[in-house]
Amino acid sequence: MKALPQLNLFLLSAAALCSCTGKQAGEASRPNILYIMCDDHSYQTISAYGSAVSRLAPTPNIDRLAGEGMLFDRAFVENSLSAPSRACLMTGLYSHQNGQEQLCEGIDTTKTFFTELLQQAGYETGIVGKWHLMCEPKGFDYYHVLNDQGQYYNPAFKSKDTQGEYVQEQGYATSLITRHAIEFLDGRDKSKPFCLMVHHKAPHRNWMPEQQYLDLYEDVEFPIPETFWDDYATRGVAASQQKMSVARDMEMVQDLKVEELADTLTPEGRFTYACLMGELSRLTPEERAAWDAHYKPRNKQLLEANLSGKELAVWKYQNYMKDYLRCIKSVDDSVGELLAYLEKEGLLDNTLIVYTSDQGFWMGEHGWFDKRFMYEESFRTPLLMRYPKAIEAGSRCSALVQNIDFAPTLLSVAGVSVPDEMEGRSLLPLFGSGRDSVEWRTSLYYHYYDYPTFHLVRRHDGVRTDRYKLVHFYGKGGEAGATPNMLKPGTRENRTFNTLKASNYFPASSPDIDYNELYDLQEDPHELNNLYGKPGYEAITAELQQLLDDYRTRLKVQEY
Ligand code: SGN
Ligand code: CA
Repeated sequence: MKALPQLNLFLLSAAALCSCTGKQAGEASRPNILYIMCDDHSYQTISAYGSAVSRLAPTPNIDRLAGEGMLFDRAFVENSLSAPSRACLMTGLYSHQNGQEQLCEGIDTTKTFFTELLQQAGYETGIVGKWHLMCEPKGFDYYHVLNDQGQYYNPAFKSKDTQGEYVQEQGYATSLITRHAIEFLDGRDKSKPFCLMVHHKAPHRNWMPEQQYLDLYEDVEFPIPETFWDDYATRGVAASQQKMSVARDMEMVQDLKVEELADTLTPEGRFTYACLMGELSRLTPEERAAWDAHYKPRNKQLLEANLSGKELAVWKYQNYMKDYLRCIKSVDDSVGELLAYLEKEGLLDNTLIVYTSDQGFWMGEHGWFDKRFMYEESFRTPLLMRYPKAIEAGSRCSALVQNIDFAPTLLSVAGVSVPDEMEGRSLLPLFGSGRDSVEWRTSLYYHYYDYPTFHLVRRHDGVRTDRYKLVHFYGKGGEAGATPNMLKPGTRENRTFNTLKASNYFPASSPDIDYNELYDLQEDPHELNNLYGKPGYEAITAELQQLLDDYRTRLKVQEY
């Protein structure tokens, strides 16, 4: 077992109270955990992080966590994709260690999920919302989870009471998830501490706002990111051959809800159109009427304007931002509701509240939406924590932290020893005012595997230090790059692969690749200037290459 980190007196005594198995004395004082995670919530759209966009669409309830707790401005994921990120969260392991390298298949269910250890230590555990791992929720006394990506409107949930079936409920996903979270809190065994994970579907694609917010931000013009018109000039083919360009790849029908263009769709557009129609068919007639009252006049105006080129790209960006931020507004309400509940029940100050996302997301930077790349906006994720017994209000932490750190952190907050096999580290030593003198990691390892699939981001791994980033892009291009899972009939990866193939998703030619990129994040925070191979960077390149090699060796990384 790893040694407990240095903590303040309260945490030490909490740890001493519980030697980790069975119900212990002093339960009532052991901290509760409320872990809130959104799906694809960018730090750029949380006003506590201060971006110009977020100031136009503030998130007061999420910001309260920063004001009364700690904001981490260098929190990252290991593999910027939903299920892999969730597997890192549950196991404290890197993707190749927990098995979940790609979106659908993989999780190694023999690995310990941290909630199992919390249960053994006498915690009551619950999860509500998006689970997205291809195994039953493991280590939970209560679950109320969505099917796969879930739906925004009138979604179906599975719980211990539904006999393995997903049962449709009436309402909007974010509100229903909040309601079920409160049901768990109301119904829990109050003699035990709890760990509740609230995993929102929002603001995942295709960004369907709640009825009351359909018109929100209608007249707001969001600033266009500096890198929106990026031409990827200094970078390799991965940056230019992706399919996540707002201008080129964001779908007018499914993503931007211009149903009037349905008969102009390409094969891949028709595929996503089917997804939209599935979503829209769930709306009640009243919901559909409100939906149409918002989108139809807007669409009429757009079609009359007959936009093209840059003007159309800007229209897409603005309307993407509006729908995304409307979804965030509901999430912010949810955080407010949960905080109010904890306050009313007298639980607020004895609960560690975490707010984060399963990864970052592009809000038009580099011209993109989605995530996956090791470039900052996707690699970085928001992270806020409130726990007044150990975290000073309004504090900020710039240590390099990663989603493999969640399991160790939540275990150590609960006073449970962290298993040696977990790769992540508890963030507890960073909570206190002495965090700058804590010996902490000075680099992070990243690895993305999910190619060729949605958005066609090439496989890559890399390291990031305080100042530099080295990324290695590799692998066969196009269909030849398919992983064994993608070629194995009956798997979900295979179904996705075949669907994309049938909709002409894969370009006729995609080269096999094996190249590096190097960025100086201090001089070039937007990562526009790839320095790899440039004179003067030999020493730093060699240093980072050694670091990357060391990670690969120590972690036994096998590339395809
Ligand atoms: C869906 C989306 C993709 C998204 C993946 C993964 N397409 O496939 O845009 O990248 O999920 O997202 S959609 O047309 O079905 O919306 S993740 O958050 O689950 O990793
Ligand atoms: Ca996600």
